[in-house]
Amino acid sequence: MSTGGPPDGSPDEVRSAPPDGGAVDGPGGDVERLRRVAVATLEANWEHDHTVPSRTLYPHQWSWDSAFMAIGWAHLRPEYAWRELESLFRAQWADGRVPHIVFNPRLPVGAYFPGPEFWASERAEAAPTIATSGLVQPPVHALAAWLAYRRAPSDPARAALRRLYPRLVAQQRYLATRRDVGGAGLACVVHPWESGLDNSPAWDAPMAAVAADEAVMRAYRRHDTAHAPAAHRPTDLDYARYVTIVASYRDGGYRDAELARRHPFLVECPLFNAAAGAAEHALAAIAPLVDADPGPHRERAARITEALVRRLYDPATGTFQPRDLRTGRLVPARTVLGLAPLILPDLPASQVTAVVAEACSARFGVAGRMSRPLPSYDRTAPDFEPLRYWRGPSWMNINWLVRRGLLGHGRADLATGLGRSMAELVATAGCHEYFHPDTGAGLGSAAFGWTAALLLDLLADERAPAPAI
Ligand code: 2M8
Repeated sequence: MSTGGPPDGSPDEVRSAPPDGGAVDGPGGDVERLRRVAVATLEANWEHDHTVPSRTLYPHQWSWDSAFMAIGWAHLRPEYAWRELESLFRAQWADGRVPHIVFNPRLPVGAYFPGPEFWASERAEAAPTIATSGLVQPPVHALAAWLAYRRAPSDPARAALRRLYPRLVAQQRYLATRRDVGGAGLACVVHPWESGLDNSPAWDAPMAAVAADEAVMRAYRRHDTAHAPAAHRPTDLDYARYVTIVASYRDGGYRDAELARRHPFLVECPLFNAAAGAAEHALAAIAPLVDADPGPHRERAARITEALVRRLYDPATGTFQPRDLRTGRLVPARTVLGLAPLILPDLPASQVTAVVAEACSARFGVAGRMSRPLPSYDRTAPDFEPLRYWRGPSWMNINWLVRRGLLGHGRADLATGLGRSMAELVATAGCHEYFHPDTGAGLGSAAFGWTAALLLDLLADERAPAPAI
C-alpha cells in the first residue's frame, strides 16, 4: 500500500498520515495511535460551532458531514456533537429544508466555489438570514443525534435532543411532502450534490439530459482543482451541468412546486431514501425521550421501506438503483448507492440476501467476501476510475453505513472484516478524504473530517458495539 501523502501539500491541512504506517493488528498501541490521528484531525477542523470537512477544499459547514462529525465528537467531546448539529439546524429554512452548505461569513469571497453570491439564498422567501445553499443532502442527522445520545447520554444531551426533535421532524416533513415529486412515497434529489456522491456514474444518464457545455465554466473559477489534481475530481463538463441545474432551481426561488414542470434533474436515490427511512427509525427511538409519540415514525419508516423496495429494487440485478423521474426508468449503473438500503432494519430478508451478495461479488467485494473497503462503483465496469472521486475510490462514510447495516442484519462475520479493512486504510494513508480502492493510497484532502469522526466510532465499536435503531 502507498503511504499517500497530501496531494496539495497545503500548509493549512493537518498532516494526518500516521508516523510509522503499518496495519491495525489488534487492540494495542496501533489502535491508540490511530485514535490520536483521528482526534488531531477532528480538533484541527473544529471551527467555533462546527467542523469543516477540510480547511482547503471545503472550508464551510456541510450538512451530512456535520452529522458524521457529531457521531465522532460523541466519543471525544459530546458537547461538540450537539453544537455541531444545532449550528446546522439554526440554518434550517422555514419550509424545513436543511441546507447542504452553511457559509461561514468570516471567510473571504472565493474560499469555495460556488460561494454564497452564486446561491443568493437571501433572495429566497424561506431562507434564513445566514447565507446557505438551497440544496439538501442525505438526511442522516436523526441517526447521528440518536447515536450521539446513546454513546454519551446526559441531561444536557437530552435537552439538546428535545430542541432538535421538532427540527428533525420538519426536515423529514419537507422531504416527504415537497420532495415527493413522483408521488410514490419517495423523496427525489434535484441535483447530484444532494446525493452526496456528486459525480457517481449513477448520475451519468440523467446528467446527459442536462443541456450545458463546458463553456459555461469560463464565467467562473473552480476552487477545488487548486487543491486536488483535476484527474481526481469531477470534470469541467460536470461542473457546467452542476451550475446550470443550481441556476434553474435558484431562478425559480428554490420553490419545489415548480420542480415537476421545469427542473432538469429529478431522481429517486436509494441512499437518500434509505437515510430518510433510517431517520424515521431513529426518531421513533428518540420520541420517548422527548415525550413524543414514536408510532407515526414507525409507520412512516415502514412506508419508506415499502416504497424503496417497490420503486428502486431491481429483481433482475438484485440491487437497488436510482429512478430517473424524467424518463421513469431505473439508471443502469451499479454503484455503491445500491447497497445503502442495508441500513434499514426492516429491509425484507430477500433484499438483504441479494444486496449482501452484490456487496460480496467481484463488483464490490473480494473473492466472495468484504475484506477490503467497498469501492464507490462496480470495479468490473469498463468506466471504473479508481482515482476519480465518486467513480471508484473508497469512502469511509459509505463503508461505515454499510458496515452498520451488516451488523443490523446479523452479518457480523462480514462487518468485522470490512471494519478492519477500513481502519487499515487510515493506518496506512492517514485521514484522507477518499482512497484508491486497490492500493489504499490516500486521495483528496489529507485531513478529512468524516474520515476521522467515523474512524473514532469504528474504534469505539470494537470496545462496545453501537446501539441499533
Ligand atoms: C463533496 O461535495 C461538494 C459539493 O457539495 C464538492 O464537491 O465541492 C461531496 O463529497 C459531498 O458528499 C460532501 O458532503 C462535500 C463536503 O465534504 O464534498
